[in-house]
Amino acid sequence: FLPHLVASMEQVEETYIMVKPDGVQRGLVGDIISRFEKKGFKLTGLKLFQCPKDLAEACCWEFIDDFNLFNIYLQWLQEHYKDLNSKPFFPKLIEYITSGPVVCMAWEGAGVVASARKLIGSTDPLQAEPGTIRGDLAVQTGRNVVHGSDSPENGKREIGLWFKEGELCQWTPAQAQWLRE
Ligand code: IDP
Ligand code: MG
Repeated sequence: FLPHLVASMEQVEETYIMVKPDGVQRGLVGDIISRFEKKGFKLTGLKLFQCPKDLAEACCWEFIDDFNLFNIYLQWLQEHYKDLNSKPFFPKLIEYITSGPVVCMAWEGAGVVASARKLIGSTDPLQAEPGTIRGDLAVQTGRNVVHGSDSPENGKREIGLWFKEGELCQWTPAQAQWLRE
């Protein structure tokens, strides 16, 4: 009975991981997903998402008349990157993130937020350690192939932004007992 007690006391966290457009274009989706999968975290949400074409075009920052949908998406991205929207590189970041399909994922497990950040590596791929996703697969901050939430609160917040209700699955992996005592 004790292991169950210990397991139930562990704080289960969620993190939002996203393969950015460069990762999708470069055919790195499988490699990136498999790193989290092999580590032993639980996948609870997965989809390919493409920013609607007119929104992507509008992201060249010209004023457009019918910007209702664009505004909603922009607000959404501003909310996603709310700590960065006053930075000088923010317009380029939006252009980058909307430039092609992204793979949206929700992963769950005790300690998943910090562990995923370690698997991803430093923001600047040249500083990222070999063995990390960015350390192995990228060369520039502006093309760093993957996003990972930086806190459990942001994990929940970002999953709520990128997934609709009903898109997430609650399930028990068959190997659960071989991953945690
Ligand atoms: P993180 O993705 O490692 O959490 P953040 O500081 O949250 O890094 O920045 C979010 C994203 O914004 C980065 O992953 C990168 O794509 C982009 N970014 C951050 N700093 C710069 C920069 O100085 N130039 C260009 N893009 C940047
Ligand atoms: Mg961040």
